[in-house]
Amino acid sequence: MRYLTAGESHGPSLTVIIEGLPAGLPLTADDINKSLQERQKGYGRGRRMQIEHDQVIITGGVRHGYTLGSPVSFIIENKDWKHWKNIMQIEPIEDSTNIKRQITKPRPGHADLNGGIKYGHRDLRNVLERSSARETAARVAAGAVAKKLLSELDIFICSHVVEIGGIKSSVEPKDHPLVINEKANQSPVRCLDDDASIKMMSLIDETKKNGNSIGGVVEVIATGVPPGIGSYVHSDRKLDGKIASSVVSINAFKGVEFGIGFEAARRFGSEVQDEIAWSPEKGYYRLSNHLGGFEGGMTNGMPIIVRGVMKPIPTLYKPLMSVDIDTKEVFHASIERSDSCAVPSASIVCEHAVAWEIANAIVEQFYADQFIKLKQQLKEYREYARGF
Ligand code: EPS
Repeated sequence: MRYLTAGESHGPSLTVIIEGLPAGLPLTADDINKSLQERQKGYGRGRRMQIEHDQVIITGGVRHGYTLGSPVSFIIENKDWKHWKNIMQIEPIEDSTNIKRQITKPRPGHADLNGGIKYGHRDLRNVLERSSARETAARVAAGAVAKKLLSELDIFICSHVVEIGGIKSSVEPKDHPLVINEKANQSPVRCLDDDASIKMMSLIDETKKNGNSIGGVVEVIATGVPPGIGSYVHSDRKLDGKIASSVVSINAFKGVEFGIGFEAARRFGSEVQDEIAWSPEKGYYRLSNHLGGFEGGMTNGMPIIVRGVMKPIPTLYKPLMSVDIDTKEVFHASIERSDSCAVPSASIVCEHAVAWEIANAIVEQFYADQFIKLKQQLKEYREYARGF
């Protein structure tokens, strides 16, 4: 499968086209809208999220509640567009010297300067508009379709926030992913540790007051993925590699870990590898899950555990030093409306990015023109793997 997204942050809408979905997958707009609403929440978001009410309009590939096997397409309207119609006008303009809200002072840590140099944009708004994390709404919408496919195959996926600005959650969740997500959604910062949630919120308040921003760490857990998904035979077929790439491509993400992650560098081999066991009900399983469900670029049947590191958002109300690209004078970077902390929302984005990669690997590995046949094949494969 593959998908493309299009659209600027303050343009009319975001567009998503998904290709390669099996025919016969039940799918409604509600399946996607639930995820979009979750992404919009989260303590620390700015005013933009009070303007938007993200929901998809499905424009292709679905009939009577089922996918047709043709590309599935949808749009998400930007409600903020009405305030930006002149600035973001699609038709040619008569006087380009008079455009409002042009940006010539790139923000450190953002795509502004590099994107301007690359595409030759002297109004850096042309970069900002697409590099904005607004695009993650489209990615979540595509991921929600993947999540729907996975849930029909008894594969469940959830996320929660494990750290904001150095404040760590002490809860290691053991529940079913649906329960974990339900509990995470009860916290304004999507953290399962009540005490840590309160501390995180007060740190976000303080950060906002200081015109600053703050990052954190999110965790995604997927259960029910059978062993042997992905492959060891080529670097570009390793599923952990694909997930890592997808996580680090989320706006502001700078790192990724599986299982105990970087901690593995500090332990002996005997304390890292997960010992193998077998039972007639479970088939093969591991006595621990330090490796987060991956060995040799393939799933091993244990829960997949992925953590992503998000840096603080680079748009600051108290901006850092920068250079005006017209005058070359030193200035404070442009001030743009922003979020002081988007880690809770980013946990939803990360969950959907990982869901997409797992769904894609499954669709690649099994016959997937017809969903009913995919389901049957996966059932047989699970039985085969259990008795192997
Ligand atoms: C973003 C800046 C803010 C965020 C935006 C990401 O938008 P605006 O410039 O309109 O104030 O709200 O995130 C979203 C719009 C979204 O849907 O998540 C940025 O600079 O990346």
